[in-house]
Amino acid sequence: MLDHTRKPLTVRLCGPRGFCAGVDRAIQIVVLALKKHGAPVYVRHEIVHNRYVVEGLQAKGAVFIEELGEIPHEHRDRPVVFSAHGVPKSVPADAEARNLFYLDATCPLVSKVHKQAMRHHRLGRHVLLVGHAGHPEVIGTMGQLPEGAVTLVETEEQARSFEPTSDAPLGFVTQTTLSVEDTAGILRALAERFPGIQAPAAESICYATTNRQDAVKAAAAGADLFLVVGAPNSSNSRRLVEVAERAGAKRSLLVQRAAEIDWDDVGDIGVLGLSAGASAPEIIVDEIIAAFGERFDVTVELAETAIETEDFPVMRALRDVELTAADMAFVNGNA
Ligand code: 2E4
Ligand code: SF4
Repeated sequence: MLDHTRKPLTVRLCGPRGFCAGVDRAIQIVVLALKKHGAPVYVRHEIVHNRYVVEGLQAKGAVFIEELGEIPHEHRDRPVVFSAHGVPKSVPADAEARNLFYLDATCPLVSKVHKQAMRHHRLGRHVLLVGHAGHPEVIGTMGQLPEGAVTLVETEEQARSFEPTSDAPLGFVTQTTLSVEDTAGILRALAERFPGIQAPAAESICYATTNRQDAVKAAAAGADLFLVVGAPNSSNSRRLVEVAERAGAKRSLLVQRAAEIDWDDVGDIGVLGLSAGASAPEIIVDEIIAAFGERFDVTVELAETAIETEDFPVMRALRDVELTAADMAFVNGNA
């Protein structure tokens, strides 16, 4: 029976949302490595920027570190996985120097950007990287090339004030998780000043970022509140919050778990927009819809702007390892 004392709420649920192919692959690599080699498996940096995923993997025997030097001497024979965000060239070099066995879970689309940056450099171009300072993907991409070969451009103002220090031609690449709109502005500013600037062969903002932003744009107009499931250190999730506000949501917030929601602050709403960053498991989306269902008479409407079929296989060395149904549910974000 419907509870007519509860106010009706339309939840506009974005599709695509949540895990992308690169995240799925990275989590699979850790789970498969644990199956094949037993615990502990070290992981350098959060495999993806999500606490629920990290804690789930810790419970299975993964140990998260920031630098390879944190691996205790007696565990030097244990595998170490590099996170989906990619690593500077110095990291695999350091792993080899320490005789460590490493598995690289860098998303293939991040590796592609690394190759594009290396190609610019090989062709004698100075590389401009559009991205956010301090983010691990930016550190990894800059670290593909020697010191001084890459200049980071974070804003349109920086694009306008950048002064080349040589007459080398210019080439650009971008972080994979940027705002499509902001990046277009930065690239326009660069192209106006440097008409000869060379673009990468293919777009470096990835398909998952673009699709999630498109779906948020379609769902945001007129939403009283827009929630994005994701972590504060998740670049792609934070971009979705910005996109929702720009596309007409009255306000937009990042949320990690249903327990965090301040219900007094939510107040009396009629339309909720809901999406999830590429590192946020679907089980938390379900949890949040259920929490709204306890307080409102919820109708879910799907705002679907694309169907994704991308699937990135894990490295050959792990393909023979079998996963149980429970493992698969975790890898897919459903448990
Ligand atoms: C690697 C590349 O980069 P971001 O902070 O958005 O990472 P997150 O772990 O939240 O999402 C997965 C991912 C990983 C995205 N791009
Ligand atoms: Fe790869 Fe894009 Fe997913 Fe990042 S958001 S892991 S680049 S598919």
